[in-house]
Amino acid sequence: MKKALKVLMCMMMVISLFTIASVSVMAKESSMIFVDGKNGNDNNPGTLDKPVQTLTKAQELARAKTNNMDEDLKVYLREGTYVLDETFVFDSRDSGQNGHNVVWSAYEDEKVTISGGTTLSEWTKVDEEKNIWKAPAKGIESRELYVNGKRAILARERAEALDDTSINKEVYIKRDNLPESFAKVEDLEVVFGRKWKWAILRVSGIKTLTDDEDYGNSFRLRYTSESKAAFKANLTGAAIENDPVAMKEAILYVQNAYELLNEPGEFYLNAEEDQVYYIPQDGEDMSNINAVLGRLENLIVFDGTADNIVKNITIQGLNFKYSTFLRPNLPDGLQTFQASAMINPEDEWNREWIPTTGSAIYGEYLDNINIMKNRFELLANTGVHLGIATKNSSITYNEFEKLGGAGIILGGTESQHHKPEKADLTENNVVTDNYVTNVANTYKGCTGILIGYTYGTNVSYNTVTNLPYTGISVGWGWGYGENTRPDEGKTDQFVLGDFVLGKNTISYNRVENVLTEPALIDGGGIYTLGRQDGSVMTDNYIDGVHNEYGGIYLDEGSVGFDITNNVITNCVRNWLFKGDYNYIYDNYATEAKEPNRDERMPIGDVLQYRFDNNDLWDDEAVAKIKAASGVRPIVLPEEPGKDDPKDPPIVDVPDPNPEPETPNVSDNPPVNSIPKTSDNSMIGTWIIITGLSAVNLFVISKRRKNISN
Ligand SMILES: [Ca+2]
Repeated sequence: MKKALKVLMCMMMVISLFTIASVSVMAKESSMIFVDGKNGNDNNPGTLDKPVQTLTKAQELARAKTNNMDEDLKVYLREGTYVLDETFVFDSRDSGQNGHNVVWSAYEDEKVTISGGTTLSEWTKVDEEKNIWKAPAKGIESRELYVNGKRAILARERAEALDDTSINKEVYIKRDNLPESFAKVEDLEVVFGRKWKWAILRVSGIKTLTDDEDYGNSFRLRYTSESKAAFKANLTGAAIENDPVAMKEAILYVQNAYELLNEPGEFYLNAEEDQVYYIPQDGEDMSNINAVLGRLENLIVFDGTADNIVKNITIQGLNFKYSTFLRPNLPDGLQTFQASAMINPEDEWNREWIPTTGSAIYGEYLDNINIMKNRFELLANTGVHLGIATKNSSITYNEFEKLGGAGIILGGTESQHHKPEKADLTENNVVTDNYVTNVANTYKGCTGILIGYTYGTNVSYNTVTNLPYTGISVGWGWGYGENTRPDEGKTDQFVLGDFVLGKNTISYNRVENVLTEPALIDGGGIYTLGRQDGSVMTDNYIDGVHNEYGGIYLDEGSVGFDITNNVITNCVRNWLFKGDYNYIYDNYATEAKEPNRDERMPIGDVLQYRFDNNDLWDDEAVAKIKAASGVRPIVLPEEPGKDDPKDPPIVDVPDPNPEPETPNVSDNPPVNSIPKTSDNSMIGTWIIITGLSAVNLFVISKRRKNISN
C-alpha cells in the first residue's frame, strides 16, 4: 500500500508539472478587445491603449472577429462597475468559432463588477421618531434594496395566526404587535414556511375584528384568488392543508407595508409615490451611504434555442451584484413546491412546472459555456442557472454569498425534461470547486446547488455551507419508475428500460451547517430525487444537518446510486434517510443511528444495503475524507504568463469517475453490480482515495484563500 501510494503521488506530481508547463502562449493583439467603462470611448478600436467604453460595443467588435478565430478571443474588462441598462444577452452570433472560445474576463486582477441595480440618492428624513428616511425610486419596480453591502429587509412583522386557518379560508392574525391599519392593503403579503414549502401570498382585503367578535382582536386577511389557487397546488404532498395547527404555525410574517417599518435595516417601496423608505442601521450615515435598488432580474442571459445554440463562451473573474426578482409581485405571489420549483395551478395533475426565473446568469440550449472564478453576491434570487439543453459546460471556482435564492441551478425541472429528446437533454456538465455560503436568504426553501433532470453531471469539490434548507440537491421527479404521472398510473418499482437520465457524480463535496431554518424540514445535506441510473456519491463530508431528515437523503424515486466512503456527522436525525434500491456500503457516521429504510428490499435476489464496515474507519480516515473535500486550491504557476494571469492551471486531481459518454437513448443502462469490500477492486479504490487525500493535504493550506478576492 505504501508503495502504491508513492507511485500515485509521483504520478500526481508529474501531472501537475505537466499542467504548469502548458501555460498558454502569448495571445495576438487582434485576439483581444479591451473595454474600459471609465476611460474608454466607443469610437476607439478596442485596444489596450484605446479601449471601447461599453460592453455592447465590445460585443459588436467580438462578433466581427468570431468567423476568423484561430485562437481564443479575449474580451478584457478594465476595473470598475458596469451598470447594465438592460440584461446583457448573448446569442449564437456571440459563439466562439473554429473550436475556440470567446472569453469575457476581468483584465489581470482588476476588480470588475457587473451591476443590475441603480444607486439611490437624495435621502431625506420623514419620521423623526422611527428614523425613517426616503429617496426617489426613479421609477424602478423592485423588491430589493442593498445598503452598504447588506440586504435590507422588506418591512415586516412576525405574524401570529389563530388556530382556524386553512387555505380555503382567510387567515386571522393577532393584532397585538401590528399597526392599527394599512394604507395600501394591495401591497401586503403573508410569508408562509412549513416542511419544504415556502410561499409569499398576496393579500386582497383586510378586516379589523374587535374583541367582541369571533377571533377577536385580530386582522382577517383575505388572499387573492390567484394566490390561493397557486398556494393550494404547491402544497401538494405536504399533507398539512387540513392540519390547523401546522397551518397556523406556518404563517411567519406579514410584510411589505410602510406601517411595518420600525426596525433598523427595514425598507419599503411605495410604487405609487415612487419613493423608497428605509431605516438606517447603527453607524449608517444617510448623507454618505451606498444604497442600491435592484432593477434587473437577469444580468447576463445566454439566449440559445434548439435551432441556434450558444456555444464556446467563458465568463471569468467578474463580480455580479444587485438584482431584483419580481415574481412575488404577480397576483399569485410566489409559491414554491420544492426548492425553487413552482407548480402551475392550472395543470390538473399538479405536474406542470413553471420555470424558475431570476438568475444573475441564465441560459439554455448551450454547448461549452464556462462560468468560472466569478463572485455572485447580493442578488435577489439565483446566482447561475444553466437550464435545459446545457451540454459540455462548466460552473467552476465561483463564489456565491448573500443571495435570495439558490447558488447554482443546472438543468430543468419541468416534466417534459423527465424523458427529454436528445436535443433537449442537459448532459456532460461540470459543477466543481464552487464555494456556496449563506444563500437562500429570502426564499428559504432554495438549495445551495440544485441539479434538475440531467445526465452525466459531475458535482464535486464544492463547499456548501450555512443554508436554511438542503445543501446539494440532485435529480428531480418522483416515483421509482418512468411513469409517475397520475393519469398514467404510478409505476412504483424499479424497472430497467429506456431511460436517459443519470450517470451523475456527487463526490468530494463538503456540506456544513444546513437545515438551519426551524420552519423547514424534509431536506438533507445531500438530497437526491428521481431515477439516476449509474450515479455515484462518494467521499463527501457532511457535518451539521440541523433538522430532519438525513445527512444523505435519497428521497422518492432515488435509484441507481453507488454510495460509499462518505463521512456524515452531527445530524439531528438519520445519517441516511430512505434509499431503497441503491448500493450503500462502507460509509462512516459518527452516530450510526439506523438509517430509515427497509433493508430487505432487494434488487433481484441480493440485498443492496450494508453498513457492516463502520469499524474500518478511524480518526485518520475521517480526517482524510474531510481534508480532500470541498473547494480545491488553485495553484498559481511560479512565473505566470503575462498575457493570461487570470488563467492559472488548476491542480488536476483525476476524476474517480471519468467523464461519462453520451447516452444512446435507446440503450438499456447497465445495472450496478454489488461491490464487495473484500474485492481487490475496493481495496484499489481505497488506495487511490487515500493517495489523493494525501496529495490534497500538501496543498490544503492554500484552500479557499486563493479563490477569495
Ligand atoms: Ca418591522
